[in-house]
Amino acid sequence: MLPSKSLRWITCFLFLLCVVPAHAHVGSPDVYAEGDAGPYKLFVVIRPPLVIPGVAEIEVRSNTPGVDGITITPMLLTGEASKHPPVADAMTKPSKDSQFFTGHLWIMATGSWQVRFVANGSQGQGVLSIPVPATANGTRKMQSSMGLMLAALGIILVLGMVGIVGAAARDAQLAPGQSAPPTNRRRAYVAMTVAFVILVAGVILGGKWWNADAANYASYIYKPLQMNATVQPDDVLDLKMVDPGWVHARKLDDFVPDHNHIMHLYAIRWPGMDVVYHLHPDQVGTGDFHLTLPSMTAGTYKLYADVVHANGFPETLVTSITVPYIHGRDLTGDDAEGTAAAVKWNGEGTETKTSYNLPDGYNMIWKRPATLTAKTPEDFTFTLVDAQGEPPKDMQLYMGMVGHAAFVKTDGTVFAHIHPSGTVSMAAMMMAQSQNGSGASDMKDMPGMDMSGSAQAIPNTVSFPYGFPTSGNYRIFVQMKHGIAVETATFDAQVE
Ligand SMILES: [Cu+2]
Repeated sequence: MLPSKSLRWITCFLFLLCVVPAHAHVGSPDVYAEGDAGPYKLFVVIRPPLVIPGVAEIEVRSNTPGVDGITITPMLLTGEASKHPPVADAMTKPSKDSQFFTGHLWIMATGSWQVRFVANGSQGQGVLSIPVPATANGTRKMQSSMGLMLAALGIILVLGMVGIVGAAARDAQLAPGQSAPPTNRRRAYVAMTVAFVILVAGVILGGKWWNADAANYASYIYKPLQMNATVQPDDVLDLKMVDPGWVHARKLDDFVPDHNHIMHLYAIRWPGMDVVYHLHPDQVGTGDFHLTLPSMTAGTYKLYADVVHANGFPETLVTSITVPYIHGRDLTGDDAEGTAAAVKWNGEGTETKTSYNLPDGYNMIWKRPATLTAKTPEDFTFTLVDAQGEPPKDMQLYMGMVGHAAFVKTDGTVFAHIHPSGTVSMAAMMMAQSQNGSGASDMKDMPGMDMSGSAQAIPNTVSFPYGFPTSGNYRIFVQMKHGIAVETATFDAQVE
């Protein structure tokens, strides 16, 4: 028997061969979020583990001074288990910075999780819960050098064992210095042959066990919902979901509204990324959505559809569709459209612009940092001003929030729909806060949310906590509303 410690190491090693990331959003697995733990405003980064079970890395910066300590607890977002949190872990301060905390937590199973942060400090205690969807997302191939080394070690082990058995059969009963008689030699050959056959059988059975275990793990690897798009008569876009088979718990009829809509659909003309629509198809059946298309310029559009399951697990479905010029309906309600120059990375163009000229003379201004680095948490801050450079007097909330943003990599590998509270789906965020006992379960209690209840005017500046997942070129679509106009500005970013 192996001691339990080495067993644990071997188990860890087996799991290390399998990698995670991504779920909601596309190619952007890390969670960036901003929220209030009582009196303290926290900027939270959660990097989900590369494997399940695995360790999530967590960073918190308090923007309010006076926090002495923060504890973290992982729990499921919904269901009975969410009511019985395990013992909390204390975060540590890795640097002299007294308001920066780090920690890590084991995430034991695939699913819709949350991390509960409890902050203690000079202003008392506050609680903030941040949802984390955790999925295993693939299997990492063993490096061939590692495979060769393990194979060589395995062969040495088998031959060594055969040698030991042979020596034992031949020499065990001899006095020191005495040479083995022929009967002993024969017995040794028989014993070695038997040992070899048994060991080879063991290796073959072990391989079968390994494959069965790998197949079992593969069934947990996240397989995103798929979507087929067709345009039907009268310019009706039909989106049909297809479940490629994943965990049994996934359903196609349990979607919950996320900031007013069951589905948020971004249609981006590709590859120029010069036309974008933010639309809201209606659910007409199980896994079936319809949308009467607005007028659209001809072209191929990448479609990114965000939905949230009843347990708070978000998914982004991706497909594309090619349409001729469509003379469709006018944009109404929460629908919005934006146009920009096509992406062009030749040292000119929009890639370093800090101000975007909107069609009605308004401007969106980005407080652009000098450099942008992948995996670095950042507040992306945008301000809307009128033609005179003044704050608009008729600022409105757009779907309950000061702004919405989509970060899209120009090679199509990253799509993230972000809000002032961060990358987390609003529906999941509200589920998490409703269990805190803090009462902050309404959108109006979250950053950049509905403030219509208070006398405070709607600000003309919005910030989105986010970090680019990888280096490369990105286009950012930012939307804010004034009067009845939804303004869609476009910025480009080169990320190191
Ligand atoms: Cu949004």
